[in-house]
Amino acid sequence: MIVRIDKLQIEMPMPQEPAPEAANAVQELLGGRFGELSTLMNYTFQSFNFRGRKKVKPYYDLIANIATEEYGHVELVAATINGMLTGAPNDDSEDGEMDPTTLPLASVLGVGNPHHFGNNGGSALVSNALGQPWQGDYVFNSGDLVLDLLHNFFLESGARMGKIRVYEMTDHPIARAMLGYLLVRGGVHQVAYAKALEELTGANVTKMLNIPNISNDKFPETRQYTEQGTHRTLYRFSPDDFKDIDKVWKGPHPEDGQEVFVQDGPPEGGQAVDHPEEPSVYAPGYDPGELAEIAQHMMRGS
Ligand code: MN3
Repeated sequence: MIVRIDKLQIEMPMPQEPAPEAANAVQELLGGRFGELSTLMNYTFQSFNFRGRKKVKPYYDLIANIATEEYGHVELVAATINGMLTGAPNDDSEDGEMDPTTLPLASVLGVGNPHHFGNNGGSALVSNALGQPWQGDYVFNSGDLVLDLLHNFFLESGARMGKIRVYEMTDHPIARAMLGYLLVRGGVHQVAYAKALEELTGANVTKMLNIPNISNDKFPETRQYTEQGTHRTLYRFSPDDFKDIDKVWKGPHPEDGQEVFVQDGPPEGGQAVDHPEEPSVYAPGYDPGELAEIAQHMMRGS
């Protein structure tokens, strides 16, 4: 399994206007019932717990491989929230020096989730938009392959609904960049589970798509990915494993009829954003200059 943490799966816009309220709406896509932590942990536990995997390897490979991609989605949504929170405090400090008596956090009172700046350092929480923590009982793993795949199809459908609803709530450029990409990737996973169910049962599950019944074409931010064929690509996140995903990920895409295909290796992606220091919550420290000096000493080995 390959997980790259030096790169995000896409190039993200740099933070500009803060949007703490919308950042909190995005929390639902991270730690909500249908969020990325749910897709990650559902497919992770379904693959770790998979019995008789050698006999039905293409299905094991599919679920385990998609789990790996979801880890990157968690990172992407966290980066989105961090970017949208950047600049939200009243930070008029110079050279990283903060004066607590100037009420630098007064501007985040009553907007978004107070824990973003109360308990956290202006950063993503493992919670939904109501601030409720992500829960292990969002994971469904009956052991019955058809039922688990049916659940995963439902989970991806709920995830798509959530993304479209957040799209309707905010036009923040960082949120929209994330949504454009993840609508396409979640769509791939929705189609993959539909194809897996069709192969296993003969039921024409792809005929149910789109769920919700709105094409990705309606969202301009998805178009660059559709033009590149990203909606037809299943990335294989290992040089040695998951080789049988092409037994499921084959045939025409239900929307445009073009052939789907497996690409070896993760998406090319973009540089991970190094979000700036936040003096109002002393992240990474009250005196970041001092921390940087210590780190430089470590790098020099002196
Ligand atoms: Mn996802």
